[in-house]
Amino acid sequence: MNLPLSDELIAEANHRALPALEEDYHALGRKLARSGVEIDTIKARIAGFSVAVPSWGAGRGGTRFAKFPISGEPTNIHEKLEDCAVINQLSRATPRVSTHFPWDKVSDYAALREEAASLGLSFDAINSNTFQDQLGQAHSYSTGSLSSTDAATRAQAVEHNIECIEIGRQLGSTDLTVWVGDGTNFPGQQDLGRSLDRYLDSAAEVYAALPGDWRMLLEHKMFEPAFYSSVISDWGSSILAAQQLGDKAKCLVDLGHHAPNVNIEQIVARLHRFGKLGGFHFNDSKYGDDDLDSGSINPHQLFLVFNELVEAELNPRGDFRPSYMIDQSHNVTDPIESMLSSAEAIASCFAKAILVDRHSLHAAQDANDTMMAFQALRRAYNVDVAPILAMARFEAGGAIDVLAVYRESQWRARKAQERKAVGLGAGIV
Ligand code: LRH
Ligand code: MN
Repeated sequence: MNLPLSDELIAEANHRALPALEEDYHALGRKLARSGVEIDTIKARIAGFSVAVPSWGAGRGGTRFAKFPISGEPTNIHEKLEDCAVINQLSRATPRVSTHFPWDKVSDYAALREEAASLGLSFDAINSNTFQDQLGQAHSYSTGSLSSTDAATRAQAVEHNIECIEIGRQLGSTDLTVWVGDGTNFPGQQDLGRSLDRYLDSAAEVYAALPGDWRMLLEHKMFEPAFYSSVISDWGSSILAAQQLGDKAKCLVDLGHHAPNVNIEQIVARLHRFGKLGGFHFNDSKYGDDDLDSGSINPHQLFLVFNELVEAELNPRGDFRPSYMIDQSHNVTDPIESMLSSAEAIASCFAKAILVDRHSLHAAQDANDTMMAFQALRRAYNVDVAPILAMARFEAGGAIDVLAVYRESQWRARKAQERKAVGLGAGIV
C-alpha cells in the first residue's frame, strides 16, 4: 500500500500527543468504570466503526450562486481518491468511498479499484445521476427522469442506472443509491399519482437488473430542485416504493432532506421497524438541504439518530446493515478538514449512543419515569468521548490530532503545486 502521508510525520506528532491522551483516557476509564462500563470495550466498538466519504465531497462545493474553488483541490477521481486516502490515513474511520456517475467516469474500473486498494480504500454505494443533462444526451431530464411523461426519457434513465450497476460490479460495490430530482414547481404541472406510477414502473426495471447480493437505496427529499412537489418527497413515499419493489429495495435517510424540526430519529425507528432501513447520508442543516458538516449545527439530533441505531442493532429486523455515508458540500472549508471533523462528529455520536445505560433507560421508560429516562440519554450525551476515539485511531495507526497533523503535512499547499486550477462555476460540484 502506498499511503499519501509519511508514517514518520504521524508517528512524531503522536509521540508528542500520546502522554496527554493516555492521561485523559485512563481518567475517563476510571470515571466510566464507576458506572460499570469497561472503556476498552467501547474503544473496540469504535475501532470497528466506519463511515464512507463522498467522492463529490473531496472538492469544493457551491450553491446556485457560486462556487469558490481552492488551489490544490482535486480535479478528477484519481486526485479525489488521494484526498480520501489522506482522510482515512489520519482518521482510520473512512476506508470506503461512495462514487457518483458520470462525475467519476473513467475508462478502466478494474484499474480504479486497484488504485483505490493501493491507497487503502474500497468503494461503497454507487450514486446514479438523472438530475443533470450530460453533453450529447439524447433526452433531457428537465421534465423528470424515472417519472418523466416521455417513455424514451424514462428508458434512458433506467439505462443509466443499469450502467451504474455494471460499473459498481467492477468496483466491488453492492449498493445503488437512487435519488431523483423529479417533481414540479406548479400545482397541476403533473398528476401527483401518475408521476409516482411512472417512477415505480421505471424503478422496477432498475430493480430487476440488481445482482443477487445488491440493494437499491431509495433516497427521499422534500424539495429542491423541485419546489412544489417531489416524486419521492418523504419517508412514506420511499418506504411504500421500497415495499412495492421488493426485499432488495431499502430506504436511505439523508439528514438534510426533511422539513425543519422533523423528528428524523423517529423516521429511522420506523424504517427499521419494517426492515427497510438501508443507509444514511450524514450532514447537517439549519434551513434547507444545506449539506453542512455533520454535527456542526445539531449534534444532539445526530446522537438521537445513533441512539435509535443502537436500539435497532439490539432488535434486528431483517438484515440490519445500514450503510453509513457522508454527503456534504464543502463551500467554505478545506474539504479534507471538513470530512475529518465530520467523521469525528459521527463516530463520537455513535460512541455516546453505545454509552447509554439501556437497562436504566428501559426501566425508566416502563415506569414512565420521564426525567430518569431522559437523564439516561443525557448522561451518555454529556460524556466527552474524544479520548476513546483518539486512542482507537492511534492504535489503528492514525493521528491522535487529525487536523494538526493534516496541517503539518502541508498536503493542500503541495497539491496546489501539482494540480491544475479548478475553474470558477456554480452548483454542487
Ligand atoms: C441530493 C443528494 C443526493 C446526491 C446529491 C449529490 O440532494 O443528497 O444524495 O446525489 O445530493
Ligand atoms: Mn444525499
